[in-house]
Parts: sequence; C-alpha cells; structure tokens
Amino acid sequence: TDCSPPNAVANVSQYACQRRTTTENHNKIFTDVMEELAESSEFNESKGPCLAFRQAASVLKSLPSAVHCLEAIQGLPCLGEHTKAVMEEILTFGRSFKVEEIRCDERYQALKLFTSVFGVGPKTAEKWYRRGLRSLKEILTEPNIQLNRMQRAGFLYYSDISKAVSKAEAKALGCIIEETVHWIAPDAILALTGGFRRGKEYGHDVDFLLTMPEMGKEEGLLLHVIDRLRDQGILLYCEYQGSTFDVSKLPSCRFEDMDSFQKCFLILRLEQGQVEGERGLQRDPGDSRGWRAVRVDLVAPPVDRYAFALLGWTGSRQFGRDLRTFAQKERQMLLDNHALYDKTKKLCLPATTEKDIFAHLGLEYVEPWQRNA
Ligand code: DCP
Ligand code: MG
Repeated sequence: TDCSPPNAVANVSQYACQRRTTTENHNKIFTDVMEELAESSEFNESKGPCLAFRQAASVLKSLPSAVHCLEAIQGLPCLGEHTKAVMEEILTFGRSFKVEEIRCDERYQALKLFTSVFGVGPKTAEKWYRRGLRSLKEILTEPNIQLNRMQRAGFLYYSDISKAVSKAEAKALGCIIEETVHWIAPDAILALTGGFRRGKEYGHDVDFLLTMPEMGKEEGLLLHVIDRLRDQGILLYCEYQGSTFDVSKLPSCRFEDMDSFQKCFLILRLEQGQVEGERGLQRDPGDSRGWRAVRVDLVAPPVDRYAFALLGWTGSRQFGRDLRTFAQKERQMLLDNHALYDKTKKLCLPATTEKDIFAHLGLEYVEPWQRNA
C-alpha cells in the first residue's frame, strides 16, 4: 500500500467548518471505534478525552481515502497520542482491544442501553445503574422507579423508535408535515433539517424548522400544527416547549445549551402504505400492524432568526461545535442558534440565509451535505 501522505493532508483544517465532509466515510473502521470511546468517556464525565475522540473521528471522516498506515496521518490536526495508539492497534490487529474491553464493561452496557430510551439522559441512566438495575425489564418492574411522561412514551414505543428511520420514511413524514402546516398557513416556511438535510440515509429522528414570513405570525403556528396532527389521529406523543427567546439576552455563549425557540418533540404514527417503496409490499408476517412510530422534532423560530436556527439544526453536532469555536477563537464573534455577535463591533450581524452567516465569519460556504463532520 502507498503510505505517502495525500497532498490534501497538509491543508486539513482543525475546524470542521473549514472541511467538507460528505456521508461517504472511508475511515469507518477507525471512526466507529473512536465514537464508542468518546461515548464511554462521556459516561465517565471525561469531557476532554470525549471531545478529543470526537474531533479525531471528525477529521478522519473528512479524508478523501482510507488510511492504511500511520505515516499517512502525519500532519493531520486533532489526532493525539491516544488516538494514534488506537489507530495503530486497528492497523496492526484489525481491532481495538481497548474498545473491546469497554464493550464488555457492565456499566458501559447498562448506560448505553438506558440512554437509548427516549427521555433518558446520562444522569438518569447513572442513577438507575447505581441502584443495581441492568436491563430495561428491571426498570419497568422495579416498583420504586418513577418514570416521567416522556420516558413512559420512550418505553411504550421503544422497539419502533430505537429502529433507524429511513430516508423514504423521512420523506413520507415531510409530506404529512407539509400538508398539515400549509393547510393551516399556506405561506408558512418549512424546511427539513438534521441528518436528512445533510443527505444521510438513516437517522434517529426527523427534524423540521418552520416559520412565517411575517414576524410574530409564527407564534401560534406550532400549537395549531400539533392540534391538527392530533385530529388526524397520528399524534402518539407530544412534548411542547414554549419560546423563552429573548432578544435582549442576545448574544449567548452557552454553547451546548438547548436553544430557546418554540419547539415540540413528537412521536408520530407513520402508515407503511404512505412510505415510497413500501406501498403494496408484502409485509413481514411478524410486523402485520402496518405502521410504525417515529420521533419528529419541530422548531419554530421567528423569521429573523431562521438562518441561525437552520444552520444550528442542520448540524452535524461537531460541525456546529466547530463553527462556534471558530467564530470565537478566530473572529472574536459569538455564534449560537439565535444570532451572531461581533464582539469587536459590539453588534449582532443580521442574516437571512446560511450563506450570510458563513460570509460574516469569513468562511467559504459549506453545503449541507458537506457538513457530516
Ligand atoms: N441541535 C441543536 N440544538 C439542539 C438539538 C440539536 O442545534 N437543542 C442540532 C445538532 C444536530 C441537529 O440539531 O446536528 C439535529 O439533532 P439530532 O439529534 O436529530 O441529530 P442529527 O439529525 O444530526 O442525527 P440523527 O440522524 O441521529 O437524528
Ligand atoms: Mg435528527
């Protein structure tokens, strides 16, 4: 194999927002392991190592070809000694003993299982683990466990929503949401965001952004949409959060925080007959009910915040994280899902499109399908 570093290597930026990362990952054997290591570090609240593994995985995802030897990664940013040791193990033995050890770890297994339930975060998972609980069945049969509404829905629809959503299913849901939204407000603006906007084939949910061309008109829209979905009999679960958006509190630099727009986390019923390619198909006899539950997120920012919300909700998480870090470290600007603030000029920079935001940051525009960092 050719071990000479590809020419492009010297030019790989440490920031994901200066790299183009499609869904085509030539280094999955490394990045899967690193993402598992990152997740395990996250469970141990080791923020530094977690971020380091995520960044390393992200850099490898952006490479135009597979890495066959350690020499080929010389000069690449974000690859520390730890990461290189893991890569060397994979290159030599075809596997990582470190990750295999973690996969066998009882605590890792339990936390991964518990956090796979909608509504269960690392804190709750840890609490259950400490109480000696190890399986979902044990959680459900333990008399002293109080599940909240979201978690009850998470368990109720567990087998459906832990199954990946396909692009065809996302498309079918897009049609339903579009019809519903436009029936209520014909001039509403609706966009698919999240992984499906980045061109992913599968996702854990389907994310949408909606707004109205006239400021303030978006306010009642989301509740109307929810009512209409309920009337159609397809609303299985809804957690609505009103807006806490406050222009006077801009800008913010709470990086990992949820944004404050009006939003809802839904579980919708999708009829298999509505999914392209599944129409008239002979269903698996064990799966004869003909519908599945799907997780859907709807976010409704005011129109003057739309570009920022679109950029944030399109992700990927790593791409967004590096955009914010780049803004702060290289431009003395603060970016979040609501605004871009120039600390030098002491003002918020307006944007109506994502291109405006990249331009303000002095970055080349990166298409959504190139943001799979
Ligand atoms: N996001 C955000 N603010 C939040 C939650 C998410 O800005 N409070 C961003 C980061 C994600 C994107 O929105 O990239 C969508 O969130 P998802 O968790 O749905 O992630 P993806 O759609 O990228 O992946 P998946 O295929 O797992 O759904
Ligand atoms: Mg998503």
